[in-house]
Amino acid sequence: MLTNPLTNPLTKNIRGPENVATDIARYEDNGGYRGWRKALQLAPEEIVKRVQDGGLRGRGGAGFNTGLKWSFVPRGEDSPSVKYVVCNADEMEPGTFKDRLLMERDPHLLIEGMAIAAYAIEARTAYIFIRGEYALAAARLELAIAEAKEAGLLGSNILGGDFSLEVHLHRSAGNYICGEETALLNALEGRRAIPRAKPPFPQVSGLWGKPTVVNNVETFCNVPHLIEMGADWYRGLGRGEDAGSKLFGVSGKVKNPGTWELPMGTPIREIIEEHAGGMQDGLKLKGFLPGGGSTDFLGPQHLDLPMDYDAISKAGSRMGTGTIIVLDDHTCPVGLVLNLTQFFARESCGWCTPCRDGLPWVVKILQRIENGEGLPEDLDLLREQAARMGPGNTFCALAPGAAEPIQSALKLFEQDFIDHITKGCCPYL
Ligand code: L3W
Repeated sequence: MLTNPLTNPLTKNIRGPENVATDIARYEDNGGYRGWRKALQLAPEEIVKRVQDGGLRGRGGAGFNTGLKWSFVPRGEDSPSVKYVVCNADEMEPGTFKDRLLMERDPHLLIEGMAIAAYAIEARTAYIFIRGEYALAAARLELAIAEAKEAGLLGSNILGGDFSLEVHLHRSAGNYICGEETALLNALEGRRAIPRAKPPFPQVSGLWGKPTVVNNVETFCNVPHLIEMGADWYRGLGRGEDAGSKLFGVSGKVKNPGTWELPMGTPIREIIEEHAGGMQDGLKLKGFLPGGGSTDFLGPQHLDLPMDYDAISKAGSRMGTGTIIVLDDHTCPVGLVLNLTQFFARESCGWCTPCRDGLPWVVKILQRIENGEGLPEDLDLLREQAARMGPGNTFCALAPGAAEPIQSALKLFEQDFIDHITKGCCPYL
């Protein structure tokens, strides 16, 4: 892993596979909490402006401008006195393993980013909603919260000033839908984790109806160095249109699967061939999902695209979480899509019909195609069902996201689906 603090601010404390920067002394020795100390000297509005000018976009999958999101939180005498900051640490997107690295190996970075966000929107309570299985990350975050409080960097009258902030860790009871921001808020309130209608967006009416900023782990982790080094410096970290650096990952049959901090705009080919070591011997890249399981497949013709939100959107997919799932020419695309759809069907909260009933139906169709029992008309049925799960037909992005690999696989790998049906078996077995 490259770890130059000037080009790799997210991973500068975690050099090498064994290194863990959990103790506050080491974190501060490496420049930790400088962003927080600087933020406390600035007006809250100035922080929001810097984050917006820096061009930081949400790293959870949607890429919404972070400073713009914070600017929607009401301010002034007439605004609610209670506001919240919530960290979405419910990392469960298939193929995505970037936030765990940050939380396990450098937990103070997340706490520092959340503290700056809380000060910026004038919130005095913050929650980290963490995936239940992330026990090690939870333990390290608990310790880091206690250390920061002990050092006067959290708690009452931080560093002797007027600002106070309590950070609480909440372990999820489990379910992918809890990562959808409004379902997450319901879960935090102790309700059933189903998405809420938007608008109102959480920035106006979120946790217990109060203004709430929800951001992903990696998004918060970008904030301390953006504030310390400034918006221009932050923008300059990117190689293309988008600002900053990003944790990109690769899984699948490559030689060296993993996660690396690289500039935004790094070409996909460079990530797969240089950092992930290229395909395993004897295998060719057939396609890839650029940003987790709920994105559209792209093909070898897209390898020279930069990992930038708009560039990937223009090519017909989404950068999502930036963690690439590679499909090789010896792995069955129908089987891969079936596996993903089984996951999304199991994780549906059951609130909307296209998701609750559509996804299990699609699983049945994919299963019979994979078993060699599919019918020629199944392909149109799949297309029809996937379209019904599309945007606008559901409360949240789960079903539309699940439809993306199905629809794109039907376009890019249609012959594989046809071969299953005509040969009466999976040709990859
Ligand atoms: C105010 C508006 N705020 C949007 C805010 C909104 C939210 C953020 C993004 O799904 C994607 C999804 C998954 N006024 C606003 C506004 N906002 N319009 O911006 O909102 P949105 O609706 O674009 O997306 P979302 O519902 O938050 C996130 C995809 O990410 N995904 C899944 C990732 C899963 C993980 C994980 O497991 N950790 O990251 C991967 O691609 O499919 O499309 O805050 O409030 N007009």
